Amino acid sequence: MPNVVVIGAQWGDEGKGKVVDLLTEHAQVVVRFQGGNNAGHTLVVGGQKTVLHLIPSGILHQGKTCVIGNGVVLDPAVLVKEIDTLKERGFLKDDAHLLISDNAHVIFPWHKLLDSSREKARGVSAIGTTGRGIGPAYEDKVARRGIRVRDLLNPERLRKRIDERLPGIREELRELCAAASETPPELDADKVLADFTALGERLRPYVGDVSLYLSGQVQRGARILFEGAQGTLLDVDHGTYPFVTSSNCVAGNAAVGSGLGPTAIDRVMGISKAYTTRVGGGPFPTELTDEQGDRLRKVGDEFGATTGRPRRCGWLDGVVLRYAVRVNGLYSLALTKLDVLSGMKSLQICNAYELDGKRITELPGDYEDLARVKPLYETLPGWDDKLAGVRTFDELPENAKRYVRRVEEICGVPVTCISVGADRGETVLLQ
Ligand code: 2SA
Ligand code: GDP
Ligand code: MG
Repeated sequence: MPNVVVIGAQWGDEGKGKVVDLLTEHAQVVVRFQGGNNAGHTLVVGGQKTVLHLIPSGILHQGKTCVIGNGVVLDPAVLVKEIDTLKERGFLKDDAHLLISDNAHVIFPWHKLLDSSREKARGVSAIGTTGRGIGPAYEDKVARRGIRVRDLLNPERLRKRIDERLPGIREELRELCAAASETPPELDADKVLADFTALGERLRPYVGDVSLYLSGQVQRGARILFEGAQGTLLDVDHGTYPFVTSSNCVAGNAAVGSGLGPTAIDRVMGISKAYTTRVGGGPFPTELTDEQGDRLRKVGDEFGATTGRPRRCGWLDGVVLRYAVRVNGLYSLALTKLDVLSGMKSLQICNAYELDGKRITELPGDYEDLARVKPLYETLPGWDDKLAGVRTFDELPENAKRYVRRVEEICGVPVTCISVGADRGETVLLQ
């Protein structure tokens, strides 16, 4: 297997965790390169469920190295808890198998406070963030006033950084709270310093130079898997802005967020559900607000893996997938949750939109236009058979084969993996 980037081709939760866990068998190193603990990546192995928020989804395989790149924003308390839980369960026996970039930016308590206060202030136009402080942490990074993992390892420098940053934070929180007639929260610099110095000490054994490590691995011929978080339509540049997350979720960021040059990347695999979901606000042309949407949510168990929020559900959107093929340079698609469609009499796939009376086949750049489009559907026959036991393409019902082949035609890339259940083994590999 060459070095592969695995990317969400929709609005996140496509099943990236499952696919990355599966592909880790053929890799030596698995790298997260953006996002933070807004992500919830679910792995099910032998019926046992693991939800990861920061540690890459290769961690259930002994002997593989999991890497958190510089592009990630990191909540150290969440990471320490994730490490402890995995160790209690017998994983991550060797500390050398987790590497955290010294340049990753840190999420502080004020980032979470700002995230929730700003969401409240937005009212009906709220983005629907996960409230994990992701946006404010990335803002500090870009504004060149962020605090990085390396700073946690140097209490003197950490004190200086906290003292520099806190007055501005207090002022912004005071304004937000005054507007909402609330009392601003106390932020005790000494406590934050003590807590984050202690967390830094817990993480110290794992912290290092990720770029240097990865380039050494490439030279040695190791196979590297890059694990995207969120999805293409949540990308801050290429998604449905402003209803997006605050990082670049597309494949190009795998290089930036890990410190490896783009020539180290061989292929990009997109992950798509056999239908579409979105959590949070923003346009979603194929959304089903009727009982069919409720059915997808119930059968697909569509609830946020981090916040537990119900996900909005709808038909597969071929316009979105073609866009994901383009902006990520997708080589192939993994189609997940095909089993969830079993029992639906007929299925719809959107292959174009109507905007102001005109048929369009490309995603409109303006989110307000996207909110106005009418999806143009083609109808395909459904199937009744349950798919969980299917392991080869030939075993699929004829109508399920037809559905997969039509997805390939619409997107222009092959489907190389079909997922028919949450468990690692419930998978059909086509190539
Ligand atoms: P944020 O918190 O600033 O990144 O939120 C901005 C938007 O990005 C969306 N977002 C997500 N969408 C799908 N899944 C995500 N992870 C969790 C999951 C979500 C959950 O795996 O289920 O548990 O609610 C994720 N993370 C961020 C978010 O909904 C906003 O639209
Ligand atoms: P990620 O963020 O892309 O890793 O996806 P999530 O873990 O947030 O959400 C995907 C959900 O679908 C999880 O609950 C998975 O266990 C589940 N899942 C993944 N693949 C399949 C599948 O093929 N069938 C079913 N029924 N569930 C799946
Ligand atoms: Mg998820």
